[in-house]
Amino acid sequence: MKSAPSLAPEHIVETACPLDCPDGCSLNVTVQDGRITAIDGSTANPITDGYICAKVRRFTERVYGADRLLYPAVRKGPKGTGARFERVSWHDALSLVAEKMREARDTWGGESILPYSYGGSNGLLTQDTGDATLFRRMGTSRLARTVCAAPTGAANGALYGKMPSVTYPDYPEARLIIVWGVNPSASGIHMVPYLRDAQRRGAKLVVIDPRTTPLARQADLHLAIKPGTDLPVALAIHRYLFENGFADRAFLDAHTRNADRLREKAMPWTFERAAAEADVPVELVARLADWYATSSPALIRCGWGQERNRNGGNSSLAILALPAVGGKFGVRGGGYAMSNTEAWGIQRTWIGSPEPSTRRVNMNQLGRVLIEGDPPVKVLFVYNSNAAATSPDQGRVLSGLERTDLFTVVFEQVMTDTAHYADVLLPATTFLEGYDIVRAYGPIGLRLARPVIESVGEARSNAEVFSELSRLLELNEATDPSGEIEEMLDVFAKMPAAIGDSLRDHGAAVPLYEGRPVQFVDVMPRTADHIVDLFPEALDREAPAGLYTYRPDPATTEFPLALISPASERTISSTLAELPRPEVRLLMHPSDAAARHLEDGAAVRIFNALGEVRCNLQVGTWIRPGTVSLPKGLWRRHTANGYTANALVPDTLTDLGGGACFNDARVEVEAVVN
Ligand SMILES: Nc1nc2c(c(=O)[nH]1)N[C@H]1C(S)=C(S)[C@@H](COP(=O)(O)OP(=O)(O)OC[C@H]3O[C@@H](n4cnc5c(=O)[nH]c(N)nc54)[C@H](O)[C@@H]3O)O[C@H]1N2
Ligand SMILES: Nc1nc2c(c(=O)[nH]1)N[C@H]1C(S)=C(S)[C@@H](COP(=O)(O)OP(=O)(O)OC[C@H]3O[C@@H](n4cnc5c(=O)[nH]c(N)nc54)[C@H](O)[C@@H]3O)O[C@H]1N2
Ligand code: SF4
Ligand SMILES: [Mo]
Repeated sequence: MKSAPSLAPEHIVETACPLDCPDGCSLNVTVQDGRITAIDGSTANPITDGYICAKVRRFTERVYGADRLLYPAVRKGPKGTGARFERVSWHDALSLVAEKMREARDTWGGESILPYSYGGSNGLLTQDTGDATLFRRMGTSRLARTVCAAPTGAANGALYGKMPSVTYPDYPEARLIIVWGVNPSASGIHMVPYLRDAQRRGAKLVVIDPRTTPLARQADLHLAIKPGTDLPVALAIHRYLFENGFADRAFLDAHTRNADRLREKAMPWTFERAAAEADVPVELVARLADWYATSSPALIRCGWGQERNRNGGNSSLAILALPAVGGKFGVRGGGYAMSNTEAWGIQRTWIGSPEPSTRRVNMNQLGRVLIEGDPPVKVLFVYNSNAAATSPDQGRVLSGLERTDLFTVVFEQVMTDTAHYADVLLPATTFLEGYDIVRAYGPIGLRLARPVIESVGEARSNAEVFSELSRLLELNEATDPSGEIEEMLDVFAKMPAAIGDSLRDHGAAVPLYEGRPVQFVDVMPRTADHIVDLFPEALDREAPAGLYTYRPDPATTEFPLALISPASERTISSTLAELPRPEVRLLMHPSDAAARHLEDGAAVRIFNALGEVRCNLQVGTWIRPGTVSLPKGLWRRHTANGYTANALVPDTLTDLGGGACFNDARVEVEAVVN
């Protein structure tokens, strides 16, 4: 009998989770003999308080899983699902990438190279550092990073200059909380106990969501509005505030301008009209308006569900304007809560080159630019993103990726849907194998993620790869940091000193405003004059129908159902979608199912003019009639025909910010006849 191998004692490494989730958990990772054996929460971050979500507990299945990319490879044979790859050395892979980039630049100009990344799950070190320096120096096309938060960002930026917003610990101070277009039970679980606490202390909870989310079940009021109709609802509340003496004149005079122009736009939106458009009972809209008018502290938690449609920018603007008109600022627990990504006001001064004035490509129209772009895209460099799974108009994206004259680099951790289209595959480290600076954006926090294990296989960090590529392209300068550690030290040194020093010395930044800013007390709008312009001219010019103007539902008799694709607890965007999960089904209300003679479990096709998705049906009452839902972040393997919700999503843009209209997909559903 063989004796068991002797094991080194296990040890725990403290780090942080950089995934695209508001919470920014601190983690304890257990390591034995160089391998991760467990991932759990740590109490270093008091807000995430020692517990984490189930998906990150399973992150080792990504690190060591069958889909993990272990070495560089070049494609042999056709592009697309099932493509064959052959292992090459890092030197050969990067030399080939450098050669193709050089050739494209010299023949078609730098704009024929398109770097494609979003970096939602990347902290301050693994996106917009050496990558940005390299692509700027190369004069490539620029990318408008609009797949998420562009409309809310445009609204928050114009109104308040993205001032820090209310954080979880202050939620229990509120008497009324409106959870608007956000489902924290999946998308940011650490918020939930604070909402419960608020309810226990007597706060009313309102949820505005087409689905009966777990929080909606526990809410005092649930407005199950039709997707894309938040603007009429918000304007009806504004109208009520203005018309009934609830507009805070003193606040409006002291801190805002153009309230009258907003009022004018709100006037047509009676409760009746708004309720009809949103397809909800009129008395519920009236009750919501009355509660908002008469409660203080009143908090609006503004999410992202309301931004992903043709009215997304104006909806977010009208929602965020409510606390100004209603006079809800200036008290703890009052005001609004939304992304705090920009709370630190950090400028990326470490990017080693100014931005060139090359063409800017909206990432939501990737398929379009790959097919129709002028100059044509000849080299596509995808990193920190899984475009084939996450971008609108999937059919067109895949057609673009199939172009035989397109050279595609995919720098990835695992064999994603996009990776199957690569000419060169480069294996990336995960956050457990490298450094990053994690930004929480629900709470306000910055925390260092550090390597817990050695790189798996031949995986390399973004810092290493972009600095090596820069050297091969002869674009590096003597003062550039080289590799991961040097880059991190450079970033620390170029941050505001108090933040950089604290991160370097303690692995976390000292909390701003003790992590609990009170709006209009501790923090003021970061607009040029610190005033809230309720009718920003620049946005009025940008919005196709003007500010606060509602654009009607795109449904037709042919495609009457609204398809939404919200975040699920299984993945973060499409990250971790490679892990086993229960069968993916389309959620539909019983009345819609009955009208189509469909039963629970039926095989269906969901289709419109753009494409088709095949899967089985789940009939349930936790979605409003007229709306159907598939999870966000699916991979092609999750449906019967290899397409996801994005095959049905138009690549039209939101009214403000050039955002994606994921929830403007209008579809029909029918049984698949075998
Ligand atoms: N587990 C998990 N967590 C995540 C993510 C994930 O994929 N999985 N993604 C992360 C990222 S990238 C982001 S941006 C955030 C997103 O987090 P959330 O803001 O929660 O975003 P969504 O899940 O897109 O939508 C939230 C809710 O809006 C509803 N909704 C859809 N359309 C409308 C509408 O027109 N109006 C209103 N009022 N509601 C609507 C949906 O039914 C859904 O319940 O979550 C982050 N956290
Ligand atoms: N239908 C539908 N689609 C949506 C949405 C929706 O609501 N509905 N929501 C959208 C939203 S909110 C977002 S934010 C986008 C996100 O879409 P994406 O930006 O595509 O995000 P992910 O799917 O998480 O893919 C990120 C990839 O980067 C890789 N990666 C992570 N870290 C590193 C690293 O350090 N180096 C390298 N080289 N690679 C790394 C991961 O392995 C992962 O495959 O999806 C959007 N797509
Ligand atoms: S995804 Fe969110 S909840 Fe899960 S560990 Fe990361 S920060 Fe925490
Ligand atoms: Mo996102």
